[in-house]
Amino acid sequence: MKAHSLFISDLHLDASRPAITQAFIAFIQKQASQAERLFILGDWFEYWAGDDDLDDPAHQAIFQAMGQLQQSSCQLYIMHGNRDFLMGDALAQRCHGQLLQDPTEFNLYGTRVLLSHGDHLCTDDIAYQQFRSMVRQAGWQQAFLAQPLATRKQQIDALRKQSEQAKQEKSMSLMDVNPQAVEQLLRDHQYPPLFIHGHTHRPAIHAHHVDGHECRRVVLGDWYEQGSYCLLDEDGVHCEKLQINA
Ligand code: LP5
Ligand code: MN
Repeated sequence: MKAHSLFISDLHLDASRPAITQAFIAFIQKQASQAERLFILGDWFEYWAGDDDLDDPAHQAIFQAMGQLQQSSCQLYIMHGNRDFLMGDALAQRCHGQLLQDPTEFNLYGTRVLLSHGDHLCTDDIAYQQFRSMVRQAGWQQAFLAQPLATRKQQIDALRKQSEQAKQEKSMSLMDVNPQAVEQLLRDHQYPPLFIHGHTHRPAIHAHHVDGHECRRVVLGDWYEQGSYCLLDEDGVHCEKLQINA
């Protein structure tokens, strides 16, 4: 097998959906252990309340799998999503992974690749972007994390309900990435030929032509009814589905 890297996002791992965690662990053992790198591009967890939740029994099977992954010498990279942006250095250390800024560029197999979670590109969703700017401030996060874990979880629970309700009133196009925001990002990064992101749960490969440059935008799928990953090697990128045994 050729040297390759794997990309996943939007697993939304949660104790309430054990089949997804099982599918993820199977993916780590079977596919990721053969790869040079695994990139988790956000929303790995349904939510992350803070690194003081590391010892929750529900997370231990995941961390154990990441320990096995390290033995296989696959390098793990983790990016924040809109649900797990509170993942910190302690979580990264426990998983033997490296936290990435959003966006980040990598040079892989001769191709310049731009990576992002993608939520900051949904610029038409003004209510979300306002919320995002608030919770991504260091001061807001310090104050939030200063509260007891149980209080934070209650607040997250309330927010999830509020978000689900707000989404009912938003159109599909409003919740997609804004094409001009995508083009501007590609311009700002000197037109990378490949851009991979998640968040929208609308897996596809789009072609963008920006200022005479061609860029392919790979949107990763979520892990609800099935698993989903993309593989990049010297021949290019291709995406696969994984069966989930409920
Ligand atoms: O993830 P998804 O697809 O369901 O929805 C997102 C946007 N929603 C969110 C919220 C998360 O889903 C909830 C869990 C986050 C846990 C974070 C932990 C730390 C923060 C805790 C703060 C108390 O990201 C959704 C987008 C959608 O993507 C598509 O892009 O539309 O955005 C919203 O629905 C947000 C609303 O529009 C605005 C909500 C404002 C709430 C302000 C009050 C905050 C305090 C509430 C606490 C009681
Ligand atoms: Mn997301």
